[in-house]
Amino acid sequence: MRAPGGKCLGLFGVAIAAVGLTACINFAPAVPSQASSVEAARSLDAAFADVTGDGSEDVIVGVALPGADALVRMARCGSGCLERREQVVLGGDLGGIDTADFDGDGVEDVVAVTSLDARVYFGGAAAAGRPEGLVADDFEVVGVPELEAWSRVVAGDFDDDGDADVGLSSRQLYDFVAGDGEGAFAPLVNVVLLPARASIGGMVAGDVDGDGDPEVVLTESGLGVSNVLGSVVAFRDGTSVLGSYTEQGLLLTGLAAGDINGDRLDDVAVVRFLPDPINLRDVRLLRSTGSGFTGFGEGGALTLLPSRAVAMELRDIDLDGKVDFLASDGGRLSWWHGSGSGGFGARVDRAAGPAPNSLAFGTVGSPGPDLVVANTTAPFAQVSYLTNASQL
Ligand SMILES: [Ca+2]
Ligand SMILES: [Ca+2]
Ligand SMILES: [Ca+2]
Ligand SMILES: [Ca+2]
Repeated sequence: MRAPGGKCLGLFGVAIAAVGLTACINFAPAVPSQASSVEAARSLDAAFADVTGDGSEDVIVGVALPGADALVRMARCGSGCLERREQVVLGGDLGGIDTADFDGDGVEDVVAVTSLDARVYFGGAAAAGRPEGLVADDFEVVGVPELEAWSRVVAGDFDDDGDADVGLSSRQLYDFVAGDGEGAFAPLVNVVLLPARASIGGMVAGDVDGDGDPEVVLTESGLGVSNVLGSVVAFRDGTSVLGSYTEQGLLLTGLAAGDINGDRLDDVAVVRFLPDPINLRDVRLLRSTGSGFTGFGEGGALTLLPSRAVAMELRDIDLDGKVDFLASDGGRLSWWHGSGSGGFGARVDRAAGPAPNSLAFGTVGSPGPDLVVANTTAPFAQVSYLTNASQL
């Protein structure tokens, strides 16, 4: 419901004439589906991708199984329901997944990091001798870790040659692998090797210098000379430091990137924390200057959100042209409507099943992006689908 002046006053379909209530974001109630027929299976990660080339996005779920982990493709079967279509066994313990078209055939592919290696499973339409989607024997090894297994992966054309590349990180390492656009990969380049007292906490893709190709952005945390400290570092072309931001006295972990203030430079949200007994956890918003990071507001005053995020996203959910913030604190999904200048509205909570994590977004039917979360503690590798119901 829109009041004169275009401000949204309705919430959850109920007209609430509260002054200043401007949240236009909404999702339909979460619809759970099971990615596995095995009760002990747990969902680890999720992504939307058109791996069949039919023009519509399916949901790829990374599933932990007794024995060997797997990728499961699920297709929509109605308003929010998902049904299993295929399962590809990975042979190792899954760290994470991301998607891109690595062989230039116009069909999205899935890169998966396991305890053994990083592999791209190629998507495809049904053809003679090959079913549609992902198949177990149609993959390419992106790289094999040399010192310690990777746990995170991010895909994108980081070196701006038109071909999708891969960033890989572990506790101590960040490695970059350039794709050739035809499904093969260059030897990996070790970009970061941290000392044992430091570790990488998160990795994301974002165009923080606004040149049209994404940077790899990661967090490094550990012991400094006399204190703990955490840094956000952005790598141009996947390999050279573009800019960084360091905070003393706190550790930094997961990240999200998005253009919060509409200047075509992707900004960053980063989780700050201190472990027990202090047990602090919140989110710092960093404004990209194109060559580094500062804050929003008067004089660059830094902006904080009181969210104990374990997963988060900066994305325009209600299509008002302003990036919004969504987060799971591990038990609850919440969102904050963005003002477009670094400020965010009041928190709105929505049930999204047990232990929602790995927020995945796809534009599949409703005008705004739909959301899938992995319900990481639920049996049968449950995922929950939230159809976008924002007042667009
Ligand atoms: Ca492809
Ligand atoms: Ca590239
Ligand atoms: Ca860039
Ligand atoms: Ca918005």
